[in-house]
Amino acid sequence: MLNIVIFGAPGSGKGTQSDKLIEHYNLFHISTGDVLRDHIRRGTELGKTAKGYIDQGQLVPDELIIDILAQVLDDNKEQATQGVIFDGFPRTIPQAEALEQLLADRGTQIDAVVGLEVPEEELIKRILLRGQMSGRSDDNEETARKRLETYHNQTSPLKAYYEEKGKYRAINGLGSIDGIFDLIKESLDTL
Ligand code: B4P
Repeated sequence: MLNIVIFGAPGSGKGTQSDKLIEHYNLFHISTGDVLRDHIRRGTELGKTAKGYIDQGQLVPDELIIDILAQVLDDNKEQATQGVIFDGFPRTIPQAEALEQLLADRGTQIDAVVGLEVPEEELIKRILLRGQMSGRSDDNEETARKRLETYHNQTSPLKAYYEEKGKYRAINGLGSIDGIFDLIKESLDTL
């Protein structure tokens, strides 16, 4: 069983590489961004609250997202036993601490954190390109710059947090999608 966090700035390729990891390692995928967008599409109360934060380039409050994650884990106990890829979670230190506790309560832990490292101007380029096709309301230049600022202030400290635990694996996220996936596999195959 392999539990992986895929970590990186917005636009670093977390979703893209998650799709390949799921297939290769037969993992269950939890993307908090996808869960929130699903709520927005369905017009739930949670979706309305989340949209306010997402459109401002801010993070949804920790209490809310931690509850959502716990719920997803409980609703998918069976699938989660084969190993999980956490995509877009944790994004703050309190979320990382909560994840550790949630997994410990279930007798498991995070095995590795795959950090996709991509220069800032490339991130903006990718987000704007996706915005032209996806219609995602947060994929415009103003919100993308705010998302990056939020990432630097609240999320990037997690790199040192997981380095200290010996779990962080830096991956160069520039290059072809398959080339990056090969680097990730090489790194995970040493586990
Ligand atoms: P997410 O959905 O996680 O959005 P993201 O950080 O932008 O990552 P995403 O997975 O979409 O992008 P990727 O790097 O794959 O979150 C959206 C919002 O939800 C957050 O801003 C926040 O408000 C909220 N939220 C989610 N989780 C939360 C949490 N835990 N706590 C609080 N709030 C939370 O993007 C890759 C793009 O680049 C794609 O278009 C892809 O085609 C392209 N790409 C990928 N690899 C490439 C390559 N090698 N070369 C060129 N292009 C590439």
